[in-house]
Amino acid sequence: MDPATTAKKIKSMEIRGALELAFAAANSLKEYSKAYTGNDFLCDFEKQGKLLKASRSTAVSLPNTVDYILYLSREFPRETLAGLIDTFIEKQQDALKRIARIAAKRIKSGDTIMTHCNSMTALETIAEAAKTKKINVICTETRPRNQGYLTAEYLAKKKIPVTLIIDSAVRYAMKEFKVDKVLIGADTIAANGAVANKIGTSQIAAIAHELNIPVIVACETLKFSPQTYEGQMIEIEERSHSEIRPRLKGVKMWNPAFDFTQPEHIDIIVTEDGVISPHMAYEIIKEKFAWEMTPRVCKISKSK
Ligand code: RI2
Repeated sequence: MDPATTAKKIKSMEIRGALELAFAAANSLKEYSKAYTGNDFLCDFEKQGKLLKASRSTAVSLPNTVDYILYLSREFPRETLAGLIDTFIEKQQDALKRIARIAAKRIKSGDTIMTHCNSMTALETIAEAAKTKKINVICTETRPRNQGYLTAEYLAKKKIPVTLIIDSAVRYAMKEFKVDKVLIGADTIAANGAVANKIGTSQIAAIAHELNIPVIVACETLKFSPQTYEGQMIEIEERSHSEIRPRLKGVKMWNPAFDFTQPEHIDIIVTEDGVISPHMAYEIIKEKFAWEMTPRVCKISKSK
């Protein structure tokens, strides 16, 4: 699929989920580079990257992927690019499996896990743990787009016991079902360890904190934000009011898709490099995104 179609599908959320955005963007740039017949590849390639990056705003896995591939396109010969993109995709797939293996060790037989939204990384972890342990899952509907239904269906298909609750039942359910752990994915981790994830996550984490229930974030280092290291704020995507409900006369509506969970409400972040405290986010960004921090001369800006 070409980058323009991919960007449209990301915008409409036909393609969604932080890691899926990265895979879709990487594959579309690979296809574009292979099919390219023009005479200013770097300039045209960067335009495709910009298009992809503008399609959704909060999940940093998307701009991180695009920026990394644009970096590769400047640093390496074009004929090697498709192979390098494949290597990047394989690395992310391995990261997902590795996180699942590490995070599954934190789940004990008999545990009841609460999750929110539909995180591939959290679900891989639950599926990995369920191979050898008996676990129950409580998942939220995740209004307004109800991604929790996808989570519930996925778990039911895998024969993992799952109970779907409405978002406002979280506190009651934590007590009633004696939830042992909260396990979520992430869209972006800021340099200070704050986690941007689906709207409602911060409430769940605050309640878990109050009830002494550990909150585990399962996420690839691709979701750490080098931009926040340089002081940039994470932009929270605001979606159409029609997702809440049809217009109500004289009523304003607000529909933010994500919120921030403070690092103090998160016990651990499980990355492919191991378990870290949220306060180590800064170190991860410094180590992993050195290529992003390096000042570079961008030849293509001249030809714009
Ligand atoms: P993966 C989703 O966003 C949720 O916020 C979810 O926690 C995150 O992406 C997980 O991403 P949306 O695209 O763990 O439904 O699947 O708005 O990478």
